[in-house]
Amino acid sequence: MPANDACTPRPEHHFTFGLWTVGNVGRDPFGDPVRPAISPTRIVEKLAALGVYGVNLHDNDLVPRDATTAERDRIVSTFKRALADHGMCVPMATTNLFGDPLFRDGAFTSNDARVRRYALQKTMRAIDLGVELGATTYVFWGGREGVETNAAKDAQESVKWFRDAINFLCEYVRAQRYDLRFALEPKPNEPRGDIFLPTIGHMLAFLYTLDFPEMVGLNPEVAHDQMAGLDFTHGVAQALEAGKLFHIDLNAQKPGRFDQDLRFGSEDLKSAFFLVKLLEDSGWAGMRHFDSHAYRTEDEDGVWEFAAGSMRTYLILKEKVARFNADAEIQALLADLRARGAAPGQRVRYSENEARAIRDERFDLDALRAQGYGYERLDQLTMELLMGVR
Ligand code: DIG
Ligand code: MN
Ligand code: MN
Repeated sequence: MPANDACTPRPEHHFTFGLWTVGNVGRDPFGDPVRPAISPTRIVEKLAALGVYGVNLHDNDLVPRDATTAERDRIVSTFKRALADHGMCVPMATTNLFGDPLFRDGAFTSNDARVRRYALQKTMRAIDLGVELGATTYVFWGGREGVETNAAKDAQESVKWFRDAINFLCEYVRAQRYDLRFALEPKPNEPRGDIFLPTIGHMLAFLYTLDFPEMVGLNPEVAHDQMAGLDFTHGVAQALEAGKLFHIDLNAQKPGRFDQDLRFGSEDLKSAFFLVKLLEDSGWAGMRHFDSHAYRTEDEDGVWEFAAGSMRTYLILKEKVARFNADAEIQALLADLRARGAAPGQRVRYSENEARAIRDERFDLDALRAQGYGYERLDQLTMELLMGVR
């Protein structure tokens, strides 16, 4: 791997990995773990050496469910030392509300009120841990919030239970005076047959029904939108435009399959390019978090190749974005579209004069019907740039 070229990751690129990503031991529904666990301190050391900015974690990625308070404090202080030794931070934390069999009917939306209350207890403790480690974003992925049969659960009540939980936890964060924002992560299914609030659109609509919507945004994930057959960049653009892109999970996915959490850019390169273009052209300064893992075939060397490849692909695509923005022929085609009205900021606002002007405007409708837009040439040039011949 050439060192110090434009595609060598550095902390200022804001790349992050969850402990559970590079720590994935390769278990799957049909097979046992294939790799030994990598300790959180070794993960911090190895990621720092790769130019990573920070690590994220679920509570139980670091502190086992059955740890005593003394064990918890010892584990946390060892981890903090590793972070300090290697100049790494913890931008995001979250709760594992999906591993314990206790959550098999859901956490915040379990039919059992005792489970819903335990989920709040576990999350308050996990929020305390995240804040102690310096996290300013807290993710909620409702992996078990759903059903296999609609006979089991009232879908309206489930939304209310989920809202109660997020409202309760927003109040907790405010009462504790924590500097923390919540990021909701949608997914359409898996591990539940269907998961509530399955897409960016569902989550955006939901968050505005909360008591403190200003505290809550989104953590969209590439694979989760692609599982739903959606254009991920469109969803991210809508969240960004609404000021609600608080975090993002980057990975790759083949259409029509289970959540593969593949290395970023390793599948649909064109959609990865337009996602990087959106994030870079908009100047979004958030964490570029890779929620993905190495193939089950890999040993530990393969895990670090996965991590390095994730970031290198992002930076190569970032270079391609710069080439796209500097490509004279591409920009000439875009300039023509901007001249017709595609330029940012060309909007219509109601006024009596404007309504009268539009009412009286004369259009050459035949010309409008006949005009071409040049998108075939524009997309061909884009593809040639991605294929490395421009
Ligand atoms: C899965 O995509 C989920 C969990 O890994 C975690 O809760 C969240 C944070 O990235 N993503
Ligand atoms: Mn996923
Ligand atoms: Mn995720």
